[in-house]
Amino acid sequence: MPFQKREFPNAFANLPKEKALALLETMVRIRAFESRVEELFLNRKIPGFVHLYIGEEAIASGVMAHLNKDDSITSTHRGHGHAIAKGARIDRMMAELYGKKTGYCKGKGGSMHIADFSVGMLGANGVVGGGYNIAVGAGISARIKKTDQVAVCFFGDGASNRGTFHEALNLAAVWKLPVLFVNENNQWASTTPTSFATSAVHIADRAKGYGIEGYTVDGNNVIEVYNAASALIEAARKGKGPAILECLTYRIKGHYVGDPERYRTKEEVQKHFTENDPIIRFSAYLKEKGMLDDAGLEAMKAAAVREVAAGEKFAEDSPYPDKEEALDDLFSFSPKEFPEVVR
Ligand SMILES: Cc1ncc(C[n+]2csc(CCOP(=O)(O)OP(=O)(O)O)c2C)c(N)n1
Repeated sequence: MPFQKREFPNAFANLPKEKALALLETMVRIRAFESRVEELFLNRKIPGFVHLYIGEEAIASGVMAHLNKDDSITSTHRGHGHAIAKGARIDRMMAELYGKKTGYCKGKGGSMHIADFSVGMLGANGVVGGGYNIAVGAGISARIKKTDQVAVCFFGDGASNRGTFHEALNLAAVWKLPVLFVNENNQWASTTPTSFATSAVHIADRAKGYGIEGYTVDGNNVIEVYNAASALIEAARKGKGPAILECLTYRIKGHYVGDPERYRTKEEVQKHFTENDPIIRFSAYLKEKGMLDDAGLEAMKAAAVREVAAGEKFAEDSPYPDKEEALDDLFSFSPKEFPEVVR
């Protein structure tokens, strides 16, 4: 189904070579982390659930390139890529996935709860659609403090059917808050194809209902994402209010690692992987423009693998939390003071 295209100014064209390469580097670092996490999970090194972002890296990379450290993001259950692109540490993320004490949540949250307030990553979220109102809160905070900070809320196509979507979009629009809602339309919500459960053909079309702007871009083309995010984040910073940026992509991996994927064919997945891999597409573009060669790409990938291996070693070498700490940081009150509540 065709969608409303807007030609955004080509901000990418003004990027110096190092910054263009940095966009690719972020994607490569995310892919290296995710690929190793998949292996580690299958080798039973990582407990709990893990949802991979492989194939969707151009969105996190292209959006986050416009954010400052003190801008905020809210993420999803598929949040490793958002965290890495926003500047979270790979070693502490890996330790969290391992359930180790040195992890971001002292090993008690796991993949779906990674947060690092020091870089503006307000949190992954196991509750689908749980990030909207947190992002709106960050927008209200910027308004009250009179800063030019913005908040970006990442959400899935399935999540756009939650009631929280309406609450958050309406308030953000009415108060013209500096929040960009970035939809990652990967065509699946768990085992459900988007078209089966979502009334709008394009999530961006829902913007009309809130009196704001909504645009759809090719989310596997980092340049398109970069240019659209540039314009919409800049507008939010200047007080023009929220918008929806829908990024069309595809969920290459199962909904979670270990998903038997009985609801789609291997051919469908393979087609997207071979024809539409955002890393292959962007590296080919950079090579064509003379900004990258094979050796440079291999060196970038090797550095990312080394960084992830160091994170893995950090996680392996770290201790598990002590038994006595099991209930620490889980409640807003101290369970030691109110033992009857957590009996
Ligand atoms: C409130 C809530 N409802 C249901 C679930 C179970 N659940 C986890 S992921 C998911 C699908 C989410 O799809 P989408 O928002 O499109 O994100 P994607 O997984 O495709 O990245 C569901 C239904 C949940 N975690 N939270």
